[in-house]
Amino acid sequence: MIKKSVLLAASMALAACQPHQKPSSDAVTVADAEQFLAQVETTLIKDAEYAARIAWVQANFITEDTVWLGAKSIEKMGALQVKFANQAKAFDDIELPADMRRRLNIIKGGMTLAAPNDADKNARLAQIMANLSATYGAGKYCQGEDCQNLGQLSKTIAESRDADELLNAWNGWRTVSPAMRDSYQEMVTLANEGARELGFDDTGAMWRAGYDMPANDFPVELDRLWGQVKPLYDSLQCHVRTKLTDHYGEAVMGNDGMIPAHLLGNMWAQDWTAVYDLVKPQDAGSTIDVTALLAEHDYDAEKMVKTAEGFFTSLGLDPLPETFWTRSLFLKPRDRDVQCHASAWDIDNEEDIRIKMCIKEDYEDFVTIHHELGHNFYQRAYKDQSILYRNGANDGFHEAIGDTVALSITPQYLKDIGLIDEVPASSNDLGMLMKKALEKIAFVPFGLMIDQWRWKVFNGEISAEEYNAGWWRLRNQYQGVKAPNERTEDHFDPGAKYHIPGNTPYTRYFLAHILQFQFHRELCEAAGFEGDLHQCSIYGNKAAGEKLIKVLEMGASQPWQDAMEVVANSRDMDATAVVDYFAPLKTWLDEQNKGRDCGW
Ligand code: X8Z
Ligand code: ZN
Repeated sequence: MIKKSVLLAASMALAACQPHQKPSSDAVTVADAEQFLAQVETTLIKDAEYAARIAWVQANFITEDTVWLGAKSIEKMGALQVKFANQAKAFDDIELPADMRRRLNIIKGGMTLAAPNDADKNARLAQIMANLSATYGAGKYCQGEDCQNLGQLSKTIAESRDADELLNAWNGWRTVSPAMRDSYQEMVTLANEGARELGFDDTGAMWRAGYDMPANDFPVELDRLWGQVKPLYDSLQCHVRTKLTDHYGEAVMGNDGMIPAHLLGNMWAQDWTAVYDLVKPQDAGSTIDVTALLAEHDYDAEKMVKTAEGFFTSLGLDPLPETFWTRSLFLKPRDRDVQCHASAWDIDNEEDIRIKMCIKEDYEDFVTIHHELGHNFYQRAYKDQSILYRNGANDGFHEAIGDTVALSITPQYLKDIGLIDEVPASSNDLGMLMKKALEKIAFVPFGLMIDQWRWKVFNGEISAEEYNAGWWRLRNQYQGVKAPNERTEDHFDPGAKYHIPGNTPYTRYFLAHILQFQFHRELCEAAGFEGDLHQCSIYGNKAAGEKLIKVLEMGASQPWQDAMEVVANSRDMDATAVVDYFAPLKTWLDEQNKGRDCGW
């Protein structure tokens, strides 16, 4: 995730602290609005850093004291933020230039969590948020004296092929989340109260309002995009289910067409790359094993980050500042609890950008490093915008940039940087496409269902009495993935996924998985590439880089449709690039699936 919206919200809150006469709505002028905005921006720039440094310390050293400090910081900002958003309402009824209106709207609606306008409730909400995130970050599964953290349990899920061992690790991580259930429920009530005070129906409605289109149109847009990808996902799910049944047998798999969630190589069944060997095309030849290449060439965490930086600079971006290298966290410390979920930080909204990651020396984390650096390069590129615009064109853009770059980690690129000597013949590409589909296509319905659940939780369609049942209904429906054993309302499986206790909206990742292919296609075209999309790398290409940089520098200053126009000559998000990219795999999958009873 990126540590921007929280900080922005936080510092906006601090800005409200400054003496500012709330103009009465009938007397306000454009000049008042101008003055208000200027004051907000000045204060933001000044105060954001304090909150960011507290959040950084809390996430890097999870202790009783840092959680306490973190809660205080969230509390203070929350209270002020609400006042601040309310002040902005005073300008609702006057005519303003579009740019000023846009900045005021960001002040009123650009947050993910709105505290109620009540000191006690705000303090309680802040405490809950700090605790939830610490519970996740410090979470461990203990069998007697033997305790395992998420990294260790995830390794078992990725590597073991023993159904019982997999189930133990899967259940083990889910012992961490039941403790979150009551406070999560309380959080929902408090956050909704805050959102309603700001004029939104509930917190989900506030989230949906941030996409430069009528909030009610946004879910329709998501359905449209999902409809473009679903046939490919269905083909992949059917093939993977069949192959896993060959390996694990019907006793483990059942025969309802769904895949038990512990068998897909990832703790949340959101990325299936780790089961490649079980589902790969027999005639695919060998695929490039980047993890092995990294080891062979003595890549450590720092060299992986340096290499990723090298991709961005090859496009024309400036190298990362010296402080990035001295202040980032690359390795999991042995002696303390750290929030290991990868994140990118913009501490001072200028040059102090960092990542925090517990890097494993493998392909998965090599890609994630590109993902995180995408955030950092975006943050630095828009640093000359108004502080209110130092953000992605929409949150999907922010999540898509690094992934777009990572789509260019092709065999040709690996040769360019000296990891392989020869590019394998393209007749081997089927395996490569399968691996990529297990990573990217498997994710798409997962990326969608998380907020389908949360939106229903926030609007009351899923009550606290059926948090877990509602979660699994959606996982069944969208992914064709099922719980491996009985789940009850004593469990709280949503809490075992970082972004639920962290309250990070998740639709951004669904969008990013569409956008990155669309961006990839457009940048490859700018680079003059002709050929199959999966073979295109924009490494070193300044024409592609120029387009990308233009979008990054815009930040959130224009509606995302304008940014889309810069990169794609179109104002729409579109998944046809996904379909094009995987076309040869889709043909192959449909051939394999002939005669199989697909669907669930
Ligand atoms: O949370 C992340 C990034 C940080 S913004 C590592 N991602 C989602 C996840 O891990 O669930 C990237 C892909 C989806
Ligand atoms: Zn991210």
